[in-house]
Amino acid sequence: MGYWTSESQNYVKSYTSLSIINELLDKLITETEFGVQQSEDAVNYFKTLVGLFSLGKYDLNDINLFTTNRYFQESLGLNFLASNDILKHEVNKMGPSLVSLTKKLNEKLLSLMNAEKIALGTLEIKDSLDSVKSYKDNSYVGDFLATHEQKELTPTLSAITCFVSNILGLIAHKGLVGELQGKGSLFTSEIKKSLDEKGYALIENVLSEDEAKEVREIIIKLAEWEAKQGCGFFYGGQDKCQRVYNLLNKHEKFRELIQRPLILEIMEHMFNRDSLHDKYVLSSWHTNIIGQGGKASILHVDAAVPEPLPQWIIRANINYMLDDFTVENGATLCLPGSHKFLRKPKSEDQNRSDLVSITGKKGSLAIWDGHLWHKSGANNTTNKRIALLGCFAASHLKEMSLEEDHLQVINPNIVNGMSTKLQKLIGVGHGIKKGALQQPPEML
Ligand SMILES: O=C(O)CCC(=O)C(=O)O
Repeated sequence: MGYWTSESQNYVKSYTSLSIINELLDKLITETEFGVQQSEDAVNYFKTLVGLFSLGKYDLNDINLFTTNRYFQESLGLNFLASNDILKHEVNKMGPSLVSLTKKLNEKLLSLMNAEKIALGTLEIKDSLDSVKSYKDNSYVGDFLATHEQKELTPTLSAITCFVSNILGLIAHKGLVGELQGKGSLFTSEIKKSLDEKGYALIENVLSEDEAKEVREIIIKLAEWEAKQGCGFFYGGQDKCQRVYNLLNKHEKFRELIQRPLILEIMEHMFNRDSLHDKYVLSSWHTNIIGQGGKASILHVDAAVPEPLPQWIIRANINYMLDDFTVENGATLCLPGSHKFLRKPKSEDQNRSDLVSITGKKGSLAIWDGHLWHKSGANNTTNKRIALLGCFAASHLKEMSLEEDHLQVINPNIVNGMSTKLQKLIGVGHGIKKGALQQPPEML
């Protein structure tokens, strides 16, 4: 549970879940199940039911909650949103055929898993509501089941509940969303406690030695290549430090590392709030290389807002350590608990003696709240210290500034013809760091 959210909140599936569910439904549903004649409408009603249930809504009148909200409809790819009366009428009409249809979809889900070579045993497809109750290990599904425990369900609604449980089980198994807290996760309650109380935490052995080495080699090649291209982002006095920005552009490995289930789970926890909206977005994903003789940076927070800082989280950071992080080589320093001060460090705070180094073995993952006072340390060794820094931000901040995402919705020809002043207003050029647009050749 995130520290700024209410304790009562234990079932929050988001629109991200819905769109992943929808992708799976699109793989499973073909016209034959629904009958060619009525297929489009029937698929629409079926998806509506699955969507409602997976958000923990069992009363078909709840569809009214979404009539003025486009997210439900869009994430499920619905052609139209039925009114409650129509939905009830259609569910009644389809009645028993919905039950047999749902059973067929369960079977198809099973063959999909076989096709994807998902070991049965880790995840089984259940065919009745009673058997579904044995899903215990997985709170992603368990929470869902708990929401309907008290409800009297008709055979149709039971069948759909069973199917939704299976789909959620598969999503959890594949680690596709952060809302799942799988048993055995490295993000344990002790780590959550440390994060909540101190504002930072360390998880060891997230990458194996070999993997950390492999990623480090890619980073070194990239950094050298950008330097050679003349677009290296050097900083820190005598260019002892280098950042390589926009890692998503630069290697498949980085696209994989940033969306690992563990990372999404941590972010879901940190940005948890009572909302069905996606709770966070990626703000930046880059590497920070501190070379021999690199100086410590200044103590700062990652929250570009005026003080007092809000009670709610703005940013959250992860750092995959690609080297052992030690006091000597410039491990990140922080002031434990300072994420609760709700202010930024002043100049007199810069030389505080109670800063703590976040040290750890290579392959560890450090996590911290953007409100935490922190800085990179000085590297007094002869080797580079490499951090892979993922920064996430509360998604409502993006919605505040870009209710309409101008750079996506305005025709590029119109953008190009705009005055510089107007381009600036819509964000042209914003967030493009040196080297970010580089796309390395297939050398890595
Ligand atoms: O590299 C580090 O140790 C920390 C970097 C940092 O504080 C930042 O980029 O804001």
